[in-house]
Amino acid sequence: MKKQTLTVVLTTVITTIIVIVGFIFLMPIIGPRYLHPLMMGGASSSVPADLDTSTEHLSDKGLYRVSWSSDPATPPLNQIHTWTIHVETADGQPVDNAEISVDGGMPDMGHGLPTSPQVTQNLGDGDYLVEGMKFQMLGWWDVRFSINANGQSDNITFNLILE
Ligand SMILES: [Cu+2]
Repeated sequence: MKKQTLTVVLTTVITTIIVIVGFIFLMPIIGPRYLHPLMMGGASSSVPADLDTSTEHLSDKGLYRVSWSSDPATPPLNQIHTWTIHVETADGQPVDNAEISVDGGMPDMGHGLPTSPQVTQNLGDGDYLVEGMKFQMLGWWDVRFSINANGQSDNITFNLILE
């Protein structure tokens, strides 16, 4: 009788541990896909209907025309990857000597990027390599670049929906 009780207790404890450990390991996989939309009360509840998700447009003050591309072409979920951004003047001359900083986040959740991406290489012809990009949740992200060249600075914001 005593031995049976011990077996029951041990089985319960071990099962509980397995469930908790399994949960901890599965959260990073399940969380972004299922919990984030639930937290947001629906997949795209607070995304503006007229959100500009173009990958090329003018910076805030109209100084630069900027575009981005990702490698892989569709930004992946939960993987560190690289972007290349292309910077031109408004009239189409590649900007080769820009200082660029990167920021971003999820506007409807009020949190930033999980990493601190950096421009690590000037690829020439107005192209710059951005390393350390990562999106850990599905949904609406913005990625902001601050561009400083020839004593003139301007900002640009790109929106993307990760799905
Ligand atoms: Cu989020």
